[in-house]
Amino acid sequence: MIHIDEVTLREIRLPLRTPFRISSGTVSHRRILLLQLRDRSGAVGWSECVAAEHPNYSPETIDTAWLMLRDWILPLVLEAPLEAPNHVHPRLERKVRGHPMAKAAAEMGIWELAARMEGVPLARMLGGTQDRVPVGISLGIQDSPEALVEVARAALEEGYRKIKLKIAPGEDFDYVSRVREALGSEAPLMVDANSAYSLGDAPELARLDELDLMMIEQPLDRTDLLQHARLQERIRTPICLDESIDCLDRARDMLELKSGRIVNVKPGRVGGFAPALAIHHLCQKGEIPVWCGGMLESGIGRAHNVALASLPNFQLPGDLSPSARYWSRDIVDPEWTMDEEGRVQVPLDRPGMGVTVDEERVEALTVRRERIGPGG
Ligand code: OSB
Ligand code: MG
Repeated sequence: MIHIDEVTLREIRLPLRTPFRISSGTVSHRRILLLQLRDRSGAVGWSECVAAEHPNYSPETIDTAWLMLRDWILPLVLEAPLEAPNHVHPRLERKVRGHPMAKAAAEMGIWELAARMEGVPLARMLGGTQDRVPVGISLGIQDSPEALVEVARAALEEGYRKIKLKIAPGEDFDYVSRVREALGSEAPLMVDANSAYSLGDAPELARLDELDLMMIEQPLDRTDLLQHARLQERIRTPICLDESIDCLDRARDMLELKSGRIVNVKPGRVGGFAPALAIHHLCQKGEIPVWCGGMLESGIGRAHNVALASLPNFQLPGDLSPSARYWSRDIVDPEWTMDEEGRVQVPLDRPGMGVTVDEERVEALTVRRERIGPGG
């Protein structure tokens, strides 16, 4: 039994080493919502909410997530003991519509806590089978094609197994074709549009077919599953959905409608580990490869992502870059690293998420805090 008796919400601010630009906006420092959950036995679990400051990727923001957690989600978690971590998701779904990122933060923290209480690594508790996971890098939109070629070349030399280039209308074919020319036909390239196009852009998107990309991620709006299916009929490059898949049912719809051929699974976007596992299993059955995306997480969110990415159908490299790619210093010990073959090691030698939170540093970075206990 899990009896959560206290949860501390914290906002920390962490500057990115380099600003990150996607089609809908730029982020230069992250406002990160962390959860520290305490069981009656004294055991503690940590998690991170992936919601960003601006509602340009998803409708949720760090501020909506804070409100939903405090007023609606955590009261449900505190209200009665839980038999197992996979009971959290259905309990939240019964009473709260939407807000998958806020729900995921609570849910994933309880999995982490449960793994620590049972003395098993989180990856094992989730059913992970891989002890190393190949890593990809996500490169923001650069000021010129030349600048993009330089960062992409450096990424390939560092050993990254997948190089994702962010694109937007007008900053697409010219940029990506220059990278393809410079890095050669073997370089594992893909693009991510973050919903910047419409079906009318199909002719421009079809031009990308000649660049032999592993996939194009989320070209159209998050709600356009049908239009993604129409687009997939007109382009050869596999479509991968990210923003569109915010719960298990949308993954089912995608498979049924053939809205794409690959899924980017971010547990923090789909409502937590239980729905992420269900999406993983569904895609495995449907022979749809999945990979683990990222949301510029701190080392806590990354720990949760790495644990999930150790499952067998995570066949493609995940956006699981090492700590040093994002931060001058991460908030966990040890920091996340990548080996020469472009892989991250799954921590299987420690219970829970496998890294220790640098609580002193978290304390120093905290700009806002709220303690939620039984009765509010
Ligand atoms: O679309 O995958 C995305 C970052 C913020 C918001 C959306 C996305 C991203 C990334 C970064 O691509 C991946 C990473 O964490 O390295
Ligand atoms: Mg994406």
